Amino acid sequence: ELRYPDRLNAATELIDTAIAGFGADRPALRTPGGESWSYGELRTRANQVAQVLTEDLGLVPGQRVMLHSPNTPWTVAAWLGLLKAGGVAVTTMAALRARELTPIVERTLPSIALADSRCAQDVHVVRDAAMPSLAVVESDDLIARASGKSGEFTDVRTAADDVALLGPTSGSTGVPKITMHFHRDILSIDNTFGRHVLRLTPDDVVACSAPFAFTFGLGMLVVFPLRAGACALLTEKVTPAQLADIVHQEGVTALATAPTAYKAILREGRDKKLAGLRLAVSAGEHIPRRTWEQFRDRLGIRIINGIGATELLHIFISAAGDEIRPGATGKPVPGYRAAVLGPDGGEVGAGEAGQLGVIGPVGCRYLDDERQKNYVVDGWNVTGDVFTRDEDGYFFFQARTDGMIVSSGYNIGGPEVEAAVETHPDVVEVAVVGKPDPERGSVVCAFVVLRAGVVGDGVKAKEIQDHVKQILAPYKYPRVVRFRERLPRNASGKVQHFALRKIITD
Ligand code: 3SK
Repeated sequence: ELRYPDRLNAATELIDTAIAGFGADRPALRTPGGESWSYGELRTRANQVAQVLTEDLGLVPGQRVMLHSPNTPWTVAAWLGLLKAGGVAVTTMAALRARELTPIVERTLPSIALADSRCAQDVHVVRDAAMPSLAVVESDDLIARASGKSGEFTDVRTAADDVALLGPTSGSTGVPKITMHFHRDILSIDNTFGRHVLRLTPDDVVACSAPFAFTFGLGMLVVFPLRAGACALLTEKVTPAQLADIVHQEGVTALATAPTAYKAILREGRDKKLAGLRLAVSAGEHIPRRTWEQFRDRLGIRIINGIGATELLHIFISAAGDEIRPGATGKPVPGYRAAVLGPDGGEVGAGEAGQLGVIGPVGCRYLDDERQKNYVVDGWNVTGDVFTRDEDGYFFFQARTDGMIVSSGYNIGGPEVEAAVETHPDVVEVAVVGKPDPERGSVVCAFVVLRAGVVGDGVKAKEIQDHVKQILAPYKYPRVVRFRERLPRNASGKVQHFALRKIITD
């Protein structure tokens, strides 16, 4: 069992413990652009951000600070700095547009938003329309203000059970759920997956394609490297080919990304660029056995597969090294219990499929959301995945059950995309389903009924796709658009998504 002191500030633990253990001069953060921050510099800048927040912006402990930024060194400093000041981080992906940020802001009520200057426009739009009291500070301004501060800060002695992080996750209905995580939860993910499965060393250079706002990225690029005294290589949006080049050029030893990127790297013959890797992690969706085996055969590396959830902060079933069984996700990470549950909520036998239930040091706590009761049932966190377990206790992924479309590791709620497509002036109605895809797992497919007289051709499809990219994060746009005279409906008039899924799969 993991025990934490009553008073615990995750940022103090992450940065001060690293400096005490590994020294202030070790590299903490690097970028492919040549930027390099030592552990000491990271602490100074985090302290400067804490000073800006408290002295200039009046932050008091418990207030929420929204971060809207790609993965940059200053975003790491901002995340640590706001925790040091006793604030609560609300992390949002840089790709999210005003339409998607608005419900997050309305639910989490941040006092301050720290936004990268390149994507701050959407935050200003949300502030003007929905939250006039929100103080928006762009990164150019934050950096200028921070450089005028001393870098000395006495961290707030938060409680281990104080909320540190509000992590939005897209709901299958399009209404985001806000997960709450304590200071101790942030350390827990290292005391479980980090310490027992990942096992970084101070010599590791870690790259991960996931944004910090996806907790997979936060763990891989901030929590685990800082706990291990390792260095994180921060990249912004990159293609799989660029990622492979960066791994090669920057001497990356540990790579974490989604199966789509591994598949593309193998398909494009870029795997030679990964020869310097010591370990590779795959999460976000299940990695097909063929991809896993190809990677092992070409590089001699057994990819660490894992399943995590924003609700549980990070990975709870996984395996490393000789413990890995090809095709399986793995076993419960030490600290976690997992079970395959039948319709009555009881555990089913080996080989039988059922809902995955998980119990461990981090559990689901939604901010004021009645969907909490669907996720936590009889103490089990029910993740929405169907699994089987074998006699040896290995868990095997079968399917998702909650209607989420998982594409390249991103969770996309069909109704949110439907609502966006419907705002196109030529669209009468639309239904969105996931179409199985060998590269991306699934792709978003929209069945669209157009206004009478409008021609449904490639040009119209592209116009609809561009329209969606204007109002939602571009990764959500329907890669496949099919035009229909009408949508299939049941007797009570409900659109039959299952029938559309069948059409697109057959
Ligand atoms: O999707 C996952 O498997 C995952 C992994 C780590 C952290 C968070 C998530 C959602």
